[in-house]
Amino acid sequence: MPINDPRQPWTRSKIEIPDYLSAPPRIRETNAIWRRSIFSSPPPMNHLFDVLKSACLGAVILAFLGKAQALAQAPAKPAVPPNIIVILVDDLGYGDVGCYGSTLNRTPNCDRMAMEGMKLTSFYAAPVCTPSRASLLTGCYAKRVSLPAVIFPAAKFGLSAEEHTIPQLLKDQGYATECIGKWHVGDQPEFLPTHRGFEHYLGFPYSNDMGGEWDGSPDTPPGARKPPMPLVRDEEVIDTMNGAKQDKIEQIYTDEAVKFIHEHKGGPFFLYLAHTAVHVPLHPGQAFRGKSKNGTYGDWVEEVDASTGRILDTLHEMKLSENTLILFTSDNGPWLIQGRDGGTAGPLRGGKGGTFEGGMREPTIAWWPGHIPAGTSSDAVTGEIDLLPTFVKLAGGIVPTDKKIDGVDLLPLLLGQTNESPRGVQYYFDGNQLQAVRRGPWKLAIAPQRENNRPKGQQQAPTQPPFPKLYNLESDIGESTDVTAQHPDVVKELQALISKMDADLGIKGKGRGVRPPGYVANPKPLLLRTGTGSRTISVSP
Ligand SMILES: [Ca+2]
Repeated sequence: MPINDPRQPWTRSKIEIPDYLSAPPRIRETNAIWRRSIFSSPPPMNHLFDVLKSACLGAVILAFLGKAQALAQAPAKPAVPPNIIVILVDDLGYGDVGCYGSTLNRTPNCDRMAMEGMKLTSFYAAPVCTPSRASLLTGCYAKRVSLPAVIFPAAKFGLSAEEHTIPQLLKDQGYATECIGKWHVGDQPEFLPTHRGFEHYLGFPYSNDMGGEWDGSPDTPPGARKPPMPLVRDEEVIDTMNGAKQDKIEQIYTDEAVKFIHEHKGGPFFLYLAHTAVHVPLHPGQAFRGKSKNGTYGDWVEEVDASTGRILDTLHEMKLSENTLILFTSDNGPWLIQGRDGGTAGPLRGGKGGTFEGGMREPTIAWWPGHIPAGTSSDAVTGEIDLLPTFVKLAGGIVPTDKKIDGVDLLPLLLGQTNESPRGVQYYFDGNQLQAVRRGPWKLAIAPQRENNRPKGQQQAPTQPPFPKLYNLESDIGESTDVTAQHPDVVKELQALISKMDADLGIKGKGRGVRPPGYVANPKPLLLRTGTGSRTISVSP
């Protein structure tokens, strides 16, 4: 097995090589594929001398190639800033993609992206949908922007207009912006994407299991107030898509994405493609149903992969691939209580809804040919809160400082200039409760965590005292062994980080760093306007 096999994210990304092969970080990273070919299997001792000779020759070649490449890449800031595409899958697990170890789901396009880009094997989201999307868009922990939990149709709360968002900041830099897919940070007109920096929107405003039959009547009990699943174009409901009609949703999204790329080939553009897949209920398109080795869930994963392939093909056809950065990731861990209809977290403990690694660590690929070193992998702590500062820097803008943003610029890591995490520390929130912190390999849990790893009705209780519990994620990625007693100094250091966050956002209650959400007093359901009827959107053949 190749040492840096991208199918095995839990292997160390840093390869042990002799000192005489050492080169500056950029050279080491950009030649990862070449290096794998030399060290694809451990050399037997009696052939070691030949290997060393080859390696020395390789070092000389590397030095020349590295210098030439460094010169070629000297103008770090391109004349036209790159296009940016975020592909966000819903509930896709850490172990659900081929390049992250899945042997069931066929994901050749994601795997190709990994071979041409960088896998981020410690990239964090939030445990559930709404806080995850709020974090991604604002660069903040969801508690800071007061969207710590899932919101439902016609909720009074949404993403505040006072928050900075990626699309708004990129629009300020001249980017065309479109949101396609699941939004889920407020469904009232004033919360929709077109009021948060996106010029256009097409998609479901929340999860695809939230459709019902509510016609807006005040006589309907609050628990049953779910309008038919609305497909929204900008701010207007253009169709309703309950049940089997959702089989076409991924094709609708992908057609729209391809159309957007064609229409903005002059760039720069920002496309946020937030799939409805692979959230239960599962609705793979006809061309994918029954085709995978992993049931209906695998069928839908493979449709997402095919969608990604269409976007890659479009970029190549339009000759945009070297001026477009794609970040592929998921919004939270697999929904394990759904059994076969949910995904897998691979080697990680727990799933969606909890703060074990399986709930928040996502399969993530960064792709930008010619800029992000091909075939590389980084285990440095990164996450969706870093996307806002990263993209703003990439676009040539300045990250706002009028209010605190938690994320940091990842470009030094993504461009192979460092192996270190630019942020270093990750906090784990379940709702408003801070439950854990990570720095380097160490993760300290200070409260009971939910695993959510069994089918409905068979759930385990959250983890039990004593707390804190310390895990070494480098040697124990499955968080199985508490090593608190062996490392009191590490515990002390991480407890200091917890205290720091307690003074900011608070461990349980709302700390002074928490900002208010958006609020409307009289929310209304998103309904097709009376008399307009359903205007079914057409899809490509
Ligand atoms: Ca989700």
